Amino acid sequence: DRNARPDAVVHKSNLRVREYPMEAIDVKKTLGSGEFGDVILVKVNDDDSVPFNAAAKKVKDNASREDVRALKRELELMKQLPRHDNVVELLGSSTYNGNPIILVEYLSLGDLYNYLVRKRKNYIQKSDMTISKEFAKFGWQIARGMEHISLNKFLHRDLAARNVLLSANKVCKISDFGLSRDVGPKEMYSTKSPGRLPIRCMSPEALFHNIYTTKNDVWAYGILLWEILTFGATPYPRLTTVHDVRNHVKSGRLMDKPEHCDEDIYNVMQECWKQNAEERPTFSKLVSKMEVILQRDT
Ligand code: ACK
Repeated sequence: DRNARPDAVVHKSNLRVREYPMEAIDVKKTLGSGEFGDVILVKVNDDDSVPFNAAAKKVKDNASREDVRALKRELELMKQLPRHDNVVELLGSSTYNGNPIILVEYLSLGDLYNYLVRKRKNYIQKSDMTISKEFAKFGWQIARGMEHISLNKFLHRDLAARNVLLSANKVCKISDFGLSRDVGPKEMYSTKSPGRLPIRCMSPEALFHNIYTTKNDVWAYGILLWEILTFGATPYPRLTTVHDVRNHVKSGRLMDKPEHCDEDIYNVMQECWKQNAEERPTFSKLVSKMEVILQRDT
């Protein structure tokens, strides 16, 4: 259900992304509401362009200045990243009461986490082969999006099934750059305040030394594969506290192979979870590994 969009919005460089006046934006319905912001389905009706649907991301009404800053930063980062099929596309921006609004493409199947949970029953009735094929394809698409992000010297820092969106034709697109940083030539980002970080997706060096490189995203990619193969289970399902998760990761123990997961995909997860970050594959390597698995099944 790709929506017709005017040429003006199909930009080569996102840096020229358009700012729409609020009058041009019709609210259709709320798509979701998180701790820090809301996502709303809107129709953009601008005089110069064919109307198009978009998902509008805004801060909550009671947002702190910190939340506003984070969303502004997310917009600036999205502008700098060239477009890619497996990354959610920036369509424009707007401003409401001085707060930024990010307009991105509307992806009708919503996020991958909710999709997996919704489809859990159907999946279990299908043959294991069907399961592994669809899942390997998701894994391949996500690896491609992350390859693009990492080659452009960005970190995601919050890669998880809830931050991947699915188009109507089931193409995975990486979303939510709220925590990403342009790492620049040093390719490393260090912080003293982990803040809102997703403990269950974090590598040992991020958890214990606040060190973020693309290899932390690779670790999270392994966790994301695990989420997919468990139809959206919570990583480290038996561990209930942050303390327990930290200790588990510290001890060097990994997660077991999910029931519906084949050896090849589990091998990929294990490579992403090497203690030594340098030994983890690059996203380019992960793309080819997933490609081999996809071809094996055809
Ligand atoms: O599974 P969902 O419907 O898909 O629930 C979440 C919710 O908003 C909070 O993130 C949905 N959502 C976020 N961005 C988009 C988008 N670009 N297109 C469609 N739905 C979206 C997401």
